[in-house]
Amino acid sequence: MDRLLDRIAEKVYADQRLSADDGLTLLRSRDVSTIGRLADHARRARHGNTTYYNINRHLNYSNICALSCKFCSFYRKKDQDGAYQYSIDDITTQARDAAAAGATEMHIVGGLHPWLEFDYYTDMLRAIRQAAPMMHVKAFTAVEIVHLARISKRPHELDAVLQDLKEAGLGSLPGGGAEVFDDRVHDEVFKGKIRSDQWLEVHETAHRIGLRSNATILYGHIESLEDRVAHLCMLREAQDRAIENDLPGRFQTVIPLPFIPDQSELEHLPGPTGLDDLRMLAVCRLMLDNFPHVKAFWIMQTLALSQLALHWGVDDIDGTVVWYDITKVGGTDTHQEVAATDLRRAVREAGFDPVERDTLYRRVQRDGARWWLAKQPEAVAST
Ligand code: V47
Repeated sequence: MDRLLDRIAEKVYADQRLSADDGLTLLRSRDVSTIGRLADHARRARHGNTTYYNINRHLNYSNICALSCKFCSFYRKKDQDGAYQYSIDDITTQARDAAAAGATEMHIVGGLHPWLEFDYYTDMLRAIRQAAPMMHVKAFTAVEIVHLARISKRPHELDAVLQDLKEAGLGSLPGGGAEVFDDRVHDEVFKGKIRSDQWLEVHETAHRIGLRSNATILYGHIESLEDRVAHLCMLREAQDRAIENDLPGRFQTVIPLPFIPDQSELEHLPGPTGLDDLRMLAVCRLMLDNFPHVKAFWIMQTLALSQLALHWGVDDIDGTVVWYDITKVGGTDTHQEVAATDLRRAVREAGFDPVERDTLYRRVQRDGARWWLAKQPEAVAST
């Protein structure tokens, strides 16, 4: 037992906010089992025995990207081998297939495509709404939103750009593109990408117009533990502001993403270990006391570790995914799917109750591919 955790444990059991120093103490501690116990306490206080999952589809519409982030193995340059871009027809077919298979959500992100026009993105959203009216479209990272503002020649009108996307069918923003909110790491690993202030501005603007969003942190590359804590504190402050200002949208979920070195320019780095993953998920739960949900993304953490992580503060294991092109652990296959029955089995075996949710964490009931919203218990409806 790490005695340095005693004071932190007192705070957690008294439901008091942890400081940045507490966050650092937790990240430096080897006592991963105590950290897990504390995170489990905080998780159960909010969600009891419930663990959420969803039936979703990821769609990466193009890997052509104007940026060259060193951690990324997904991007290609125009005319480079393996570069691709889906047509609106391809996307419509995928939406129709996803709806026929009972998916409630499409999670859509891509590179910063140098020549696609703004209409491509609004056409994509409208086409999906027409092909699959019940589908929630969670799409475009803050980095893409800033790019879309530029290509629509409204670089300073994030509000208008997000409104256009919302009117076309955008349901919420995913948490990607945040990486690590630190200028040194930014300049070394993802130079050219937006910095923390713009990432946070996009999410605040989305919250102002009533869109919910998620947040990520990409860890286990060249960042320091201090950088991780600073990132989490910035997210917590942003959510405090959204709550204080009573914005109609909020952050829902934090998704800590372990760096996958394979085939990236940082391939020589080892990436985080399993214990680092567990510690990081737990620290997200403990530090981000104003974020309702902590998600383990099994595509990156693996399903085995995500199952274990349910005891380290995680209450959400994302979904069935099906196709994923951004990271491919141990291979090159974009078909990365887990059946809903396997997600439920993993949750049950860990001692939790699996609950299917939609993107906004409303409970879903289904009969095969047909689904509808269940009557919501009050505590869940308010998350
Ligand atoms: O923005 C890219 C990251 C993100 C690597 O909102 C990498 O529900 C690890 O944001 N190793 C996309 N990570 C994924 C993402 C996400 C995933 C699941 C759910 C949600 C949500 C969001 O993946 C990118 C980038 O930060 N990424 N390359 C890599 N080599």
